[in-house]
Amino acid sequence: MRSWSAPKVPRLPGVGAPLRLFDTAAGEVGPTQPGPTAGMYVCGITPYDATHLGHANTYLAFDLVNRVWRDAGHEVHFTQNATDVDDPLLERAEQTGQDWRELAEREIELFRTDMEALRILPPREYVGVTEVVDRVAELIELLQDKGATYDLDGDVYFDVAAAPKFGAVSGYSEEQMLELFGQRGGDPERPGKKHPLDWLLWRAERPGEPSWPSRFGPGRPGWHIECTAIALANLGSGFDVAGGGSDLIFPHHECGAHEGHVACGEWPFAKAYVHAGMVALNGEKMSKSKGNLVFVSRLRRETDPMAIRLALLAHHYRSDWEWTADQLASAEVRLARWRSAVALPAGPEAESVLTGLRSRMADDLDAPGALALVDAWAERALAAAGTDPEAPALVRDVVDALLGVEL
Ligand code: 5CA
Ligand code: ZN
Repeated sequence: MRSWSAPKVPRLPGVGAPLRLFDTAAGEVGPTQPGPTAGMYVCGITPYDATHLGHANTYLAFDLVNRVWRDAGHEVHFTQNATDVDDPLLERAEQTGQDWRELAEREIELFRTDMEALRILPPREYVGVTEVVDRVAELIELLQDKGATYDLDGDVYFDVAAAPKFGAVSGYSEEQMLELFGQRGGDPERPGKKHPLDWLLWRAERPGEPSWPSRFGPGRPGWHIECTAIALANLGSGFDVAGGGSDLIFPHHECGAHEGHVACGEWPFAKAYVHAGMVALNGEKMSKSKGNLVFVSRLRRETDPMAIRLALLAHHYRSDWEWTADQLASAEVRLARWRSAVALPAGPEAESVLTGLRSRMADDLDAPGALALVDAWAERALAAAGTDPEAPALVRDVVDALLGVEL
């Protein structure tokens, strides 16, 4: 599918620091060690209600990864999917009497516009699952050839017993896994499964549901295998970062990692599993199923998208937090102060802003720490404490390149 258009990223003097990130599988912050080209797969939306602030927060986190890598001299190969056929999308289309394809297309288009407005760097490949069903089916065939699957009334399951490292991504106990599996699209109680955690790879056609032909008969892909297939096809096994919100740790990224492992015989499938925290509204995770959503497209009608970006950047990407309207008001004040400061004919020296932001962002994306450094510089600048005519332009470029905020 079409991706969205890229914002310009200014080149900064010198080279940025190597990025360290919290890897869920390792349970700690460690160095990312990409080659000349860093590979990143970020799970995309299920397009039936786009784009809420939780989505925006997650995609912003990985946009920061992208920017810090680029500043450190890497090319970034970034791939993203759109889950454009899945139960919740089909259910929503049915409830509202829409064609599921039209619903998906419309929400994906809105998502593109929102991402562009927020200055999120676009993926090199933006892939709808419906575009690659054949490829997904081929990967399931490969898993079948390796003896990792079984048939249940025409549906194909991954046999968790074939995944020797199961649990290595999430580190969760079997009890936690069982609970989350049921809550997040799994079917632990389906009779006839070999193990409650076995997951669906191919869902045989049900009356009234879309289907594609395959060696397993007509049907459609299960959820986890779609991302594994799209990541493998574009990035290969062993890419640098697999990302999404923390609600994807289990089962989605756990299952995907083992599909990749069994299919390719290589571990790990992704070198790091990186997760953004959850954004809540009124005490509950913002989610399409609960309907407690604040849409980026609505906020954009009221405010500058750069203020939305700044409001999100005020939280560390890994923390869970709750959205309140006053955060947008504070971000608007901050944006106005920064813009006034970089519009001055001179300012205090800004080399320390460049090195300070590089160091904060390379340290597991400490955006709040980065904002504090720019605040301090802007305060000095607005107090007329500087004489360097180059400083305002440098700060403008640093804030643009590393934080993605256009001043
Ligand atoms: N299509 C799948 C991934 S393959 C999916 O989870 N789609 S989604 O539309 O539900 O979510 C898209 C991305 O936004 C995921 O990375 C998810 O983890 C993240 N996300 C969803 N809700 C929130 C939230 N409240 N806060 C932060 N991130 C969220
Ligand atoms: Zn995914």
